[in-house]
Amino acid sequence: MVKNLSLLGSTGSIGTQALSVVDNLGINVVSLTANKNIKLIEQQSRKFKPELVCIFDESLYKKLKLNLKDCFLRVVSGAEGLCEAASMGSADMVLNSLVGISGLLPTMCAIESGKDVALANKETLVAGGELVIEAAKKHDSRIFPVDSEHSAIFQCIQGNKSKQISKIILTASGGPFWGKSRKWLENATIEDALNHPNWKMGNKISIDSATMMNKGLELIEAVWLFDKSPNDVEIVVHPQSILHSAVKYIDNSIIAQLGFPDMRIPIQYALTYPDRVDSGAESLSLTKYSELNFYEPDHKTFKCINICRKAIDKGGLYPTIVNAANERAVELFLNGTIKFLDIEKCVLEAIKMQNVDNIISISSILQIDKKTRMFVDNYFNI
Ligand code: MN3
Repeated sequence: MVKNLSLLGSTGSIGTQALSVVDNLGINVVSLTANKNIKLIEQQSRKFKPELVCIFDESLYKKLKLNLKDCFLRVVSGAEGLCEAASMGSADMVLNSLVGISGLLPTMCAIESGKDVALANKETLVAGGELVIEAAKKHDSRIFPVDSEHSAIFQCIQGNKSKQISKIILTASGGPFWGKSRKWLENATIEDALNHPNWKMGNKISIDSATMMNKGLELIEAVWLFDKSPNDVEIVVHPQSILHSAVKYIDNSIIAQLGFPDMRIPIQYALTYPDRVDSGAESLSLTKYSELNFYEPDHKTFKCINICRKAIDKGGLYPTIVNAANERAVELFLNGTIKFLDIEKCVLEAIKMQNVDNIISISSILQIDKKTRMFVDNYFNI
């Protein structure tokens, strides 16, 4: 089990749940980071007594430092501060629960300092999968999935041989709009989209779940985590979110992981692997769920899964473009600038961009990310 943990993004949905897991397991927290929420990170710092606290928003640095002046800890800020938190000498694992491509550099810092990474930040693998996986191999750093589906797959492959896997079966809840028509989606509101039936999550992932982009990003995440081709990953809609994903083997045996939808289980498994301990999650009664349903995705109504499939098939920086266009479009949807279906529309346009450099490096990834965000703003005349 992990002894000393650096927790990136401690005030978000995964971060706060991770702290309840950490508290339950008695793991020592060596660093905490937040984007803007200085009130919550101050409370967390007083309770968990880390050595280092990072506030990403530099304008809040002085205030946080002042508020914590009676505590024995160091306060840092910005992207450099995040990397410092990710590479602390005293940490044996880094849990990255940042949102978006902002998680990429800290993940690389953690890997390059030889830390194991518990990864809840899927955009890191979508935008920079090849780099991240190569660096992890080179620095002997292990990546443990925290995303519930990928944790399920990880649990289903234990004790089996990767080359005997015939399919990864990635389940999707279908999101809040499963069963709706294109016509209905045109006028979907922010409130509708944030209202997920099974999981309470942060805003960005809730919108991704409504567009089904989340499942497309998770397809790419699975390709990198489990070293499989996109064709080996099948997506199945399962509205109850009880079966969290499955793996089919060459003998046609399917091994699945089931449980009550509770993020504490995948978070904890990444921290206690290969052990299992009491999680506090509700015990699942199979007779209570006497019916579990599975459907093919509706690709006519929700186009984002196939956009992601196309991007990972094209390879190179195309997944980075999809991720960037989507991140920017979700921001614009959440601030009321664009409509729900505009998200998918602009991502589709963005992958038509020409002259995409296929040399994959941190700088080419960050460059195309920026260029794509500008493309999206131009597309909507912002
Ligand atoms: Mn997921």
